[in-house]
Amino acid sequence: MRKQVLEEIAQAMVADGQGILAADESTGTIKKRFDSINATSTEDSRRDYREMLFRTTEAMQNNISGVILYDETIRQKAADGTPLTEIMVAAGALPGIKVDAGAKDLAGHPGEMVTEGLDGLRERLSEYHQLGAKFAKWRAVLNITDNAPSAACLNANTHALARYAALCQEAEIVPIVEPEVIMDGSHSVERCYEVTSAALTALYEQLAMQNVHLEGTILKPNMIVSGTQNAVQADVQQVAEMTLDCFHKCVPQAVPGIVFLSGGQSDELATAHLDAMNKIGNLPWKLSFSYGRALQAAPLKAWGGKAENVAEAQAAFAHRAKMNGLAALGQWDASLEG
Ligand code: 5MM
Repeated sequence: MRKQVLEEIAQAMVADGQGILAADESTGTIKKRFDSINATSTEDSRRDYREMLFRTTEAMQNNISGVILYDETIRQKAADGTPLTEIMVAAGALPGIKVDAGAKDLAGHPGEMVTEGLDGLRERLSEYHQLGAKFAKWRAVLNITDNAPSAACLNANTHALARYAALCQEAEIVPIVEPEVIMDGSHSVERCYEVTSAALTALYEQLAMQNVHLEGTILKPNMIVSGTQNAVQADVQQVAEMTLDCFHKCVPQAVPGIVFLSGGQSDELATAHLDAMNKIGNLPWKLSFSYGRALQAAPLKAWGGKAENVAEAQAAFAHRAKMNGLAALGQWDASLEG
């Protein structure tokens, strides 16, 4: 493991005013997204959609430091035969790859999940490195109920995240570690704080145990928000303050960057939360974004699966990328949304 290589990649991923585009929807998830706009999901239509995003030069050059790809996409070529990874690299964005095999039912714990994918991971990472991947992503799914997540669920998921992270670093790939506490539920914002804090504490214990070099990692967490079905919703300032309070207590200062997932928040709320945290400032780590839905919902809708809408969709993507780039600097304002 060359620590300096990992550190340089991690720093580049959270360069000022830049963040990550999460475009690693598995085939089932992208089909659901395409169904919502009445578009058919085929290898070519998925390629066309993603090529359109990666060719949005303004966004890719200015606000997107890297893109998380799905296995199909890292191997795909654009309509003109250029590898999609070449297009993003030319625009200054690093290719990344989702390497987990998805969340499966955790035996003995009904309703809880454990993310799989460690078998054969060393070999897969070596191939992805050759295909140009500079970073990887593994997502653990943690549902909140009165009794969940259990200690067993936290333990199994954070252990897997740490084993994955160590294997990534061995392959000179920066691991994004993503312990996602799911927003769905009627729980309070305080309960989200409690669970997120337990997950992050367990995660950093496991990363230390597996000798993971924290300066060569990136954390991709949820924000501390109220459960979506709770009648009482924490406002933007409360979310920002509680998230930072939790992270100051649980995330070591050696971590270079935290890139949030949007988790089902609306586009603008995800931007407002990130901006509010950066406005509070005085942070030991960079705070940016790694949004999937909150970056793609607008361009997906504008595109509608039709080639004649590409320019409009690219403008929608460039706008969201720019808004989030400003939020990563604490320079966003609602009036800029137009
Ligand atoms: C883009 O969605 C990612 C892949 O999901 P599936 O494996 O279920 O298809 C997802 O992991 C994503 O990278 C993060 O959760 C962030 O996405 P959001 O939409 O929550 O910002």
